[in-house]
Amino acid sequence: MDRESLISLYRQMLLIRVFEDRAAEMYAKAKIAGFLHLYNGQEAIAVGAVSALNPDDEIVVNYRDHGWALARGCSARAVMAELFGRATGTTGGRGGSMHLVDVSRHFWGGYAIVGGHLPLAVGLGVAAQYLGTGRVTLCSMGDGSTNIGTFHAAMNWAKLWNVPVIFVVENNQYAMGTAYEVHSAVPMLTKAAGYNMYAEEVDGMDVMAVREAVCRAAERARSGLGPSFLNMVTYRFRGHSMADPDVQRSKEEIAEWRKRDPITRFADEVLLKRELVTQADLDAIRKSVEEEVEDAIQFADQSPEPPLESLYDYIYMQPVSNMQIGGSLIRPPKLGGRVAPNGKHHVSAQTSYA
Ligand SMILES: Cc1ncc(C[n+]2csc(CCOP(=O)(O)OP(=O)(O)O)c2C)c(N)n1
Ligand SMILES: [Mg+2]
Repeated sequence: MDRESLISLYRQMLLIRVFEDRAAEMYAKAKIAGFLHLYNGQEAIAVGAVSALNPDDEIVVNYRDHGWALARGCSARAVMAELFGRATGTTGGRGGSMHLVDVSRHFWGGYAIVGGHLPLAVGLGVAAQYLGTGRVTLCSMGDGSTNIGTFHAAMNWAKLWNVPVIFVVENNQYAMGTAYEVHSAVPMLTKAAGYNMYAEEVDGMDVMAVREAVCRAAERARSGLGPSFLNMVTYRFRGHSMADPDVQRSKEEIAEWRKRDPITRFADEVLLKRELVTQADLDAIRKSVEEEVEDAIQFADQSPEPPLESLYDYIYMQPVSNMQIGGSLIRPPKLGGRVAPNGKHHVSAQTSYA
């Protein structure tokens, strides 16, 4: 990679870090509602992986999705506005933190149900195979999701049909507060071996190692060798979500992993060591990142909420007429056939109810 591309990896990781640290502040100020799962510590995975893919390769991830959206090129403004629930957000303010989506960037989200997106990733892969697009699908998940039924269904189908999909386990070694050794009956790579799937263990705190592993897996998929399974060992520096007091992990363990911070490590071991940048360059990058995030906050704060009358827009199912809830008759409003923010989807045809 050339100097500019390496600096870009650094800037992206730093953008995610600063963005989320500020998002945590906004959460504390009640500017952001619902859950907020931060990616602190795991930035090298999204940034390294996205850098190894083509812009039209498909990406589908779990709810810890801010880093993925930013690495995929969604603007800090659109992502922050989505966290604020504003109409200018990636999903028009309707998804929030866990449902960042930008189909124009082949970024399919953002799924809150643990393991729920894994069969969807295989479906995207089968579509690419069927249509002959040559696209690869990357599906990231947490270590905890490898215990759920949909994981095994997805792994089986992907291997059986030789689907061009890359399963990336962001193994931060905890599913909420439950440690990996306690929640998984077998070591992670044994799960891939169960499906005779190509697998690698990767240092998830090293952006270059992540990039190289995803490059290898993408090349295998594109040349018809089928799915890969990458166990990326990482750690999240904060609790499971902003609502988690994080009492199950010891302070010593967290401090030990913080020494392997992927951002400072990349700066020290690659950028500074190879004299690609000076400390003054790094300071200037930080300043520009902080300004970008501050601008995103102002933008989000000044953006309108979605109008109340749009409450039923983008609902794919037609409401049942004359529905009884708690003895009251519910009359769904007339649906408006609006186009989604990305311009791609339409709700079902206008329906009127007597
Ligand atoms: C089917 C389902 N069961 C339980 C939950 C509640 N839940 C949310 S996150 C989570 C832990 C998942 O851990 P992991 O897959 O390791 O991802 P991480 O949060 O570490 O990124 C659980 C159990 C859920 N969202 N969906
Ligand atoms: Mg986990």
